[in-house]
Amino acid sequence: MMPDCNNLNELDNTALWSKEPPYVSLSGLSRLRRWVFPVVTATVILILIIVLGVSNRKTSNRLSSSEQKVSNLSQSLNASLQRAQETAKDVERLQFAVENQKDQLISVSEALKHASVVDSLVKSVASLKCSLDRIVKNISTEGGCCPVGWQQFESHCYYFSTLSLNWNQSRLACEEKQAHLAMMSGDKEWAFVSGRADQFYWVGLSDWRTGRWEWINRTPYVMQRRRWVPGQPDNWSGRLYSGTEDCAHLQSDGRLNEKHCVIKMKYICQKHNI
Ligand SMILES: [Ca+2]
Repeated sequence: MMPDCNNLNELDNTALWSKEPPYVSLSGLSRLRRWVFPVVTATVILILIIVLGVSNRKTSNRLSSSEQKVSNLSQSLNASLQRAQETAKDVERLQFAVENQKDQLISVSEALKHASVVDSLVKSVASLKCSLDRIVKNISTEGGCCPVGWQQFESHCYYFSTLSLNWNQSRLACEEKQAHLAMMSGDKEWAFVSGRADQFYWVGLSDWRTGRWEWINRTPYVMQRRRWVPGQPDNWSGRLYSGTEDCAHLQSDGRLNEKHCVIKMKYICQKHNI
């Protein structure tokens, strides 16, 4: 059934009235969209700007720190270069000084050669003097000569000290005389030395270095008990001195005894004759 005109109007009015809210709703949504999108976009952009700003600041700080480090390194490098240049200059100065000293060293070397020649001449003169003395005294010259104050036995000269020193000082005193503490071998030499030892004398025999008895030139000593005082060596440890007895001395009876090396007594030096 067809609707009448009034009804149509009513329908139209109703339709129009009823369509109005959707129109209004769509317009609000559109308006909302129109506002929300820029706001969100602006917010995002703002956040991005802030994030980028913070990031940029951090990067800037790191860059600044790196620049400072590079600057420090550069200063350090410059200082090192300066020191290297100063060192190079010092080396140049030293080279120059060495070159200057070179001639003087050559002169000293020549002088030492001359001194050696003079020393050799002194020995030759002493030998000649010894030979002349022996000729004058009608003694054979085959035995060679010993310095004044030394006593000769076969090819060796012996010095019996008047001064008392400890064993090591005695060793050094003999070395100063181009000699060494006495080392005896064979009955004749023992008899010669002990016959002139009127009291205690250090000789070149000890066991302080390795605990084994050896001569002053480190030749191992073959133990001969008959040359020692009975019961010696006993490696005795006394209360007056620290450590044990480690150095041998000759007694006036011609026998060996062991005593603490720090004790002072006379000593016998020995060397080849000239
Ligand atoms: Ca000892």
